[in-house]
Amino acid sequence: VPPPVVPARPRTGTAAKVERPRLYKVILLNDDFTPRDFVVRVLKAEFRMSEDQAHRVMMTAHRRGVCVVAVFTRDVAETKAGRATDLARAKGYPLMFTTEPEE
Ligand code: TYC
Repeated sequence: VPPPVVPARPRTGTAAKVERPRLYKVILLNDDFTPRDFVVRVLKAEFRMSEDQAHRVMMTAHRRGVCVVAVFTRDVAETKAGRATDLARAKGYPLMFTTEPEE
């Protein structure tokens, strides 16, 4: 007689859990040297903002010291912050974008 078919014990702890990736803020830092127009240009180019949005974000950083630009997955946030900072560096400006995880 064939051996009985014993069903495999369902595995635990390996169920396909789907979690949202943690999101990262891109933060614009104020400085005393970068021209306002240049900050607006970088925000429009790298973050696809309208003139209006870019101007508001620039002025918020100018007045308060920092402004959250947008949130992305970690990879995208770091790439965009790096590219935006590099655009400024190429023109000799100290403008800085950083990233930080959302709570
Ligand atoms: N503070 C700069 C100036 O007065 C303009 C500026 C705004 C720079 C926002 C950086 O994130 C910034 N020329």
